[in-house]
Amino acid sequence: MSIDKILVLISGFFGVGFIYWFFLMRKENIVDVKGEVEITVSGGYSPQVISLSKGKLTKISFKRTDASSCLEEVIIPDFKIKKFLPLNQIITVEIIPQKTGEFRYSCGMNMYHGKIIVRD
Ligand SMILES: [Cu+2]
Repeated sequence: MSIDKILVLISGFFGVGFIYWFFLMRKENIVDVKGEVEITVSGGYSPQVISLSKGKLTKISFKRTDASSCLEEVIIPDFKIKKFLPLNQIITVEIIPQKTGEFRYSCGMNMYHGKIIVRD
């Protein structure tokens, strides 16, 4: 086997390793929410992953500081929430999660994503 073939093999191996790490092993930073949380909407959602307690009223405030129209709407399908987020204003939604699990939220075009984890 020639040296360039070996190099291609090695870089391919690392490439696969990187993709594996990126999609499967990258640790999510989960923010535990007690009662209320503010999510900054700018080039995505921060915090992106929040965890809530089942049956507890939680106020989620979205503050959009990103002028891009992509993020001007937030949708949480499982909670039937669809809100327009005016720039630099805080929009609060209240949810009382009734079942445990993982629920996704996203921008109106489904390009940016976040996750709500409901625990007992
Ligand atoms: Cu979008």
